[in-house]
Amino acid sequence: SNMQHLLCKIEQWNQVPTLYQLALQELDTKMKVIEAEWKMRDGYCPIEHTKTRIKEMNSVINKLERKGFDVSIENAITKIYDIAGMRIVCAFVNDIYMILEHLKTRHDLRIIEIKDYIANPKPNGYQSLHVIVQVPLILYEDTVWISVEIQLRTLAMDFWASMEHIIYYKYDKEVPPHVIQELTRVALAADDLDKKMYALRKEVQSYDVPALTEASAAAAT
Ligand code: 0O2
Repeated sequence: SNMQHLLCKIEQWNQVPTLYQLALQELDTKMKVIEAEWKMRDGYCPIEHTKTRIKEMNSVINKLERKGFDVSIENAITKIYDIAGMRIVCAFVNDIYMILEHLKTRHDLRIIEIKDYIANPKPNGYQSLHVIVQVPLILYEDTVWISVEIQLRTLAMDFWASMEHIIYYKYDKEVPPHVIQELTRVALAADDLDKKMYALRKEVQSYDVPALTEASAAAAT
């Protein structure tokens, strides 16, 4: 299988981040291409910004232990999907689903799993669309497909997740119930901001229908 194949390329822990970093760069280039195309064509790009990261091997090992797997390179590459991660931050929720539809059409990516925490937020209020994809990495003799977790979120969702991360770590993983409750309320407020901004955008766009411009009115007569 592909994973056995990939495993043959990796003999030591320090080779894991190297291969994942290369796959992440390939994915980053793919996204930059469509970003540029969108900007050229529409002047508007649904991607506000992107960020990539490789998980530290210590965190990979911790995650394996937390999930009850033996610590091995084989388990790392077959059980942990977010060794390589890309975050795509968008202005609006519908941009996220538009990008998902685009990803589904690509022959140079394999979609492994979709977790929709926008439709189904986590109990603490966390929202994002997680898409596990495999990216082909063409090596000298053959091709290996490497898993990357893409997290798609709006600016408001990203604000909430970043703040939650800071607060959660400050409380040393023992967050009192009322703090969790308040965080969930803030997540709802972020969701509300997204909806209000979207409504504003729709309204502004409605002022701009071509049929109402003088030029098109003249053209119609
Ligand atoms: P980091 O620091 O981002 O690398 P899990 O069962 O949750 O441990 P799994 O199956 O990968 O692991 O779950 P999930 O939820 O699909 O993806 C986990 C990642 O999503 C996390 O990575 C975070 O980046 C993000 N995430 C999930 N839930 C939350 C949340 O409540 N708050 C914030 N701020 N981020 C979240 P890691 O490995 O936990 O950490």
